[in-house]
Formats: sequence, C-alpha cells, structure tokens
Amino acid sequence: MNHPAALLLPAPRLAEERDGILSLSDGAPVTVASPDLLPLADLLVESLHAATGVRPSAPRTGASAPGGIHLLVEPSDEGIAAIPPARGVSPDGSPLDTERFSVLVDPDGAGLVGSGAAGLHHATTVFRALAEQSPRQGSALSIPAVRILDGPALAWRGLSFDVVRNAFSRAEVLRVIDLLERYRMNVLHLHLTDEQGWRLEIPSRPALTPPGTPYFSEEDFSAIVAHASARHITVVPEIDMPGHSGAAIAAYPELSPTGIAQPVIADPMEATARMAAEDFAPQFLDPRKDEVWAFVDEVIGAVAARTPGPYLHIGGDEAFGMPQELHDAFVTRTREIVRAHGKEPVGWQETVRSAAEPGELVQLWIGEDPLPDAGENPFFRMLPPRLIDMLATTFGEAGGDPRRMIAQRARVIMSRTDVAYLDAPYAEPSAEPEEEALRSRLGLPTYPAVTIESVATARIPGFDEDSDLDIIGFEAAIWCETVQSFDDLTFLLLPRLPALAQRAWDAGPARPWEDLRPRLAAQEPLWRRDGLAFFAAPSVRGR
Ligand code: TNX
Repeated sequence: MNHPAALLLPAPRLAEERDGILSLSDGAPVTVASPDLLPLADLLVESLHAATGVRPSAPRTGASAPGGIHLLVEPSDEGIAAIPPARGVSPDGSPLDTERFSVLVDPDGAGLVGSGAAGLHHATTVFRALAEQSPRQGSALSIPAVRILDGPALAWRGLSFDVVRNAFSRAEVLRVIDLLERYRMNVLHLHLTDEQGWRLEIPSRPALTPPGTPYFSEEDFSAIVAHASARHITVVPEIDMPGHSGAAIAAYPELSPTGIAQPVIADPMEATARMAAEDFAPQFLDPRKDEVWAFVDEVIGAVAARTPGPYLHIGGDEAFGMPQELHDAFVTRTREIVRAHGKEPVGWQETVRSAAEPGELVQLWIGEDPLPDAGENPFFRMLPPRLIDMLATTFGEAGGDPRRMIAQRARVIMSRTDVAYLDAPYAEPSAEPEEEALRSRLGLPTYPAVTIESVATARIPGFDEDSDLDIIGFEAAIWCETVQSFDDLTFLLLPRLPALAQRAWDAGPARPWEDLRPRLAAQEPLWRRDGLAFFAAPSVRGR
C-alpha cells in the first residue's frame, strides 16, 4: 500500500515518511494554541467526520494532549522558515509568507503548524487528506507517521467559473469552493454576467434579474463569500463589460450604441447564431452615453460593497465590433470607478491595450493559435465571413498583448486557453463505456481535445521556461456553453482541476506523469464518496 503522503495532491515539497502509527478515534482531543483558531479547528473536525466517519472531540484552547491534534500559528517555526515565501500577488492582500505550513504525525499525536492562518488551513486539508487515505482499524484510523513541510510557490491560484452560460445554485457553488479548498486553491473568480444572463442581484437595477431568471440574491452572494473566506479563498467577482453585455442591454437598451431593445437568448449556441445574422449590429456598453456611467458606477459600487477581497474583475474581453478608441475610453474610466470604490481592477488581456498603468492586473487567456484555420474547423465553417472578420480583428491584436504586458509591467494571471481551459473536450475514450456520450457532448469543439497527461504536463511560460512576463497568478477556467448540470460541470473539472492546482502550487516544470498519476487515481474514490461526477480517464487508472 502507498503511504498516504505519497497520494497527496498537490504533492508537497517535502514528505518524510516515518516509523509508527497514530491511532485516531472518536473523541480524540483537538487543541488550539489560541482561541482565534477555534473556527478553523471546528472546520477540521467537521470535515474529518464527513470524510472518515471518525469524529474527534470539540476543539478547546490549550496545550496539546496525547493522541490528539494540535493547531498552532508560528511564523518563526524552524522547519517552516526553510520554505521560501510564495511569489506573485496574494489575492486577499495578506503577506506572501503566510501560506507555509508543516504537518507532523507521530504515535503521540498530530501537530499542524502554519506560518499564518492560511498556512494552518492548508495543514488541516493535508491532515484530512492523510486521514482519508489511511486504513481503518475497528472504529479508529491508523495514520502512518510522517513529517510534511510545504507552501505554494505562487500566491494566486484560482478557478475562473462561468455561472452564466449554465446557472448554478448557491449550494452548488459552495461545493465548487470545497473542491478548491481540497486542492489548496485560493481564488474563486466568478463570471457573473454575460450575453445569456445576469446572475447577481443589484437592488437598484431590478430589471437585470427579472423574476423567473436564476440569479444570486445579495444574501446568496454573501453566503458564498463567507463560505469561501472561512476556507481562505478569495472571491473575485467579474462583471463582464463592455462586450459580453447582452443581458445588461436587454434590461436597459439605452446602454448600447443603437438603443434598440433585444431579448436575452439563453442558449449560447443560439446567441452565436444571432451574431451571425445579416442584421446584427455590434452590442456593447457605449462610453459616449451618460447612462452607461451611471450604470457602471452603480453596479461596481454594489458589487464592491459586498466583496471583502481587494480585487474586482471588469472583464473587457471580446468586445466584437467595438472601435478600439471606445474600448480604451470604457476600460480607462471603469478602472477609475473601481478604484473610487476602494478595489483594484483586474481585466482580461484585451484591457492591456488601454493605457494600462504599471502594475495593472491582466489575465492572459488567448492561446498561441487563437483562430483555427476557418476552413479546417467545423465550427468556424458555420460562421459567415462578416463574423469571422470581426473575430479576426479582436484576435489579430492578441499576438501583441504579451509584448504590451511586458512593456507596461503588467502583473499577469496566466489562464491561456491551451494550458488552463477546462472546457476543452477530453481526447481519451472513457474507461466507462456508458460515459462516452457525455464525453462527446461536453467541451467546446473549437478547442483541440486534450489528454489528462497533456493538461498535467503542458509547457507554461514562466513555469517551464523563463518569461519576461510578470506572472503573479494562475487560474484554470471553466466556461459552461456545453454544460447543463452540476454533474456536467464536475465531469469537466475532474480530474483536470487538481492537475492544474498542482501546476499552480509548484509554478515550475511539471512533475513527471508517473508521480502524478497515482495521486490523481487516489482522488476517484473520494469523488465517488462525495457524489461528484468525474471523467474516468483510462490513463489515470494506469491503462
Ligand atoms: C472566450 S475566455 C471567452 C468566453 C467563452 C470562452 C469559451 C474569455 C475571456 N472569453 O466568453 O465562454 O472563450 O472557452
């Protein structure tokens, strides 16, 4: 049997397997060094119970007790001090050295130490992972002794999550947060608005969320933020503007250049077809209109007031058919509005074209080869030449964006389609033949299909090779044009999300596939236990 430490995902920097076993049973004492750590200890007890059936006792403040679990924040811990601090930008604004931790398991008990609260939280997730891979002896868990020292190399590790193209319930979003927690990611970037819908209540603008459409109330959103922040995950809300604004324009037609009302089309494929129609006029929030600035200020103000994290995402991608000078004017002023509401703006990569200040946060997403040869690709073959031209104008500039990012000293979140997009179809036939229909339905046919190994080991600029880009974070992205349910979602996320969590954690060259494969395989029983649909990749199972 593998030592449970050999199955940790992300794999730690250091794991020393030791002799001896900790027997952990119901009622095992849980102690914290200071009362502020009690909520985290409560969370550990609940998650251990849910994962293993063993329920330690209610946490109390005090010294460690024999056979128990002790939690402590100690920045000057000798072992931890040897782990370098993360690089990049911390999504909640805390110092870069607070995510380091150690986990020491021996027959006398377990000691979890963090250099900061976030590091201690990681230590609890590692301890749970060890516990759930350990054998049971009667009613106790037998956890083999080990010393683990770890900390992320990169401070911003997230998932960009499209909750528009498919609407998800509050409870489903919480389950996604739990997955991010499990894989020690710390950013939930919520893509809340698009052509097909507006998913966040803005009380002063009720027309954005008409009755009968699914959306998060202010209370839902606060519950999501609270669930995330208890797990040291920062929510970065995205209001996508000035393109991808169809839902806003449907509610307030005066925001668009034409002022002509148009219905929201919920089906993403139909929405694309509309853009292809003969009488299609480009739609975007028009910076020449006063109504637009009243709208942007109100919306940004409302979202900022509900967001404890320092960052707010303004979108800025794919404003098809919008003249560049209008896009610049929009982005420049919107950044100012975000700052006036006390937040730092983040934008998709197109925003780097608009007089970015040094240090502006931009999210690089367009891959090496954004526009497949229209003649080759069945999807592009469906589109009329006029639409292809519009796409080509937007994407034609993309090749110059990395150069702009370097020249303007932008801080870059790496999310390139060819390394980070979890809506690429799966290339391998499923190990479960009955899943084949699902596999062929899910994922956008515009992207080349990928194997799990190629996702886990892709070359990433700044990770595998030096890059002049200042890469401060990594986000995987899940877009939901083909997703119709929570099961569809997790089928695309698993097993790729944890593979990318490992890349973000290391922020260096990929680990060998032979090292990753058993760690990924060991997750499958956990997903099954938690009722999460996943793609049964034969390669992960070693076939
Ligand atoms: C491009 S990524 C988009 C999204 C789509 C996605 C599909 C980005 C900034 N814009 O609107 O959903 O491709 O992968």
